[in-house]
Amino acid sequence: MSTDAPETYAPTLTIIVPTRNESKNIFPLLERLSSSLDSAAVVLFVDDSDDETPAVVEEARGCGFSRLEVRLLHRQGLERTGGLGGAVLAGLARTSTPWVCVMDGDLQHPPERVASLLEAGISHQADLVVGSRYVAGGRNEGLGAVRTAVSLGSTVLAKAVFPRRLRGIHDPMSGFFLFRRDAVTEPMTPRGFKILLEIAVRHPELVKREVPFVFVERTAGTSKGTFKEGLRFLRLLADMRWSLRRRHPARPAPSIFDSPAAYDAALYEDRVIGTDQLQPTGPGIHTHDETL
Ligand SMILES: Nc1nc2c(ncn2[C@@H]2O[C@H](COP(=O)(O)OP(=O)(O)O)[C@@H](O)[C@H]2O)c(=O)[nH]1
Ligand SMILES: [Mg+2]
Repeated sequence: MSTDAPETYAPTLTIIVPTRNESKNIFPLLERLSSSLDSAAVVLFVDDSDDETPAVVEEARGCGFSRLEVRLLHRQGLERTGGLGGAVLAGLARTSTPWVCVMDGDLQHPPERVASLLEAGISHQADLVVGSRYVAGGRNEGLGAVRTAVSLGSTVLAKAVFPRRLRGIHDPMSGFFLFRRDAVTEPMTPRGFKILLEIAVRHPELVKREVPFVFVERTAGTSKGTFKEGLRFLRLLADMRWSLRRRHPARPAPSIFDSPAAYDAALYEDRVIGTDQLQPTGPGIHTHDETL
């Protein structure tokens, strides 16, 4: 057998990178991923750009970055459903590796931390590894004062609404995370920027870990975060809260579970109160219009 044949590795990881007008960030991102990962990975750009980003990705595909298989899903016009969230789900539908990482394409998520997320997932047998700005070693340096306040407020609000489901996640607003492909099974609604929040709320059973990272400032391109995204987040929270109640109609008396948070907590204390009391029994409970 010839020893000159190039070594081939089946990738264990797909990195989904949603992009909208990030042409200047593509090459630096791939260079940094290529030099920091020590196993093969697919990098899947799900692109909704109107600038030259897709052409730059095509150019990068021909450059042969070590250990990386670069792919592009470019969405046009009406295909661009759900913005960033829709892009991530469109990418997820095209993955087949055991691990999937989601990261921004603007270098605010340090590419070098992807290896740490994967390592944490494998070594701790976790289902979901969150890149967190709010644990020791992590920092949020990349948002201005107003957006930092909004981000922290959103975090507190989300954890107040879903205390049990978000237990162990200090940064549910993070856009940088990794999960076991097979562990994410629930249908999701492609809406807005908060995919991690939706995954965590819909899958309370996941084994979770956090890895600190420093969210840095953008150096090229512009943010697409808007006030409208803030409103979408509030709508997402309300919809998830509401559908959780619909899905569990046998809700105990308000005197015991007198707040949604208390109910959420009780629901997942199945070792204490027994899930048989709380499992859905009605028809149509697992249909796709349910959001939880
Ligand atoms: N495919 C796709 N990517 C998006 C969209 N909106 C933002 N992104 C990408 O999502 C990532 C995060 O967006 P960004 O504007 O940096 O948000 P910020 O970090 O909250 O300011 C970046 O890689 C963007 O290019 C969208 O509508 N579609
Ligand atoms: Mg950004």
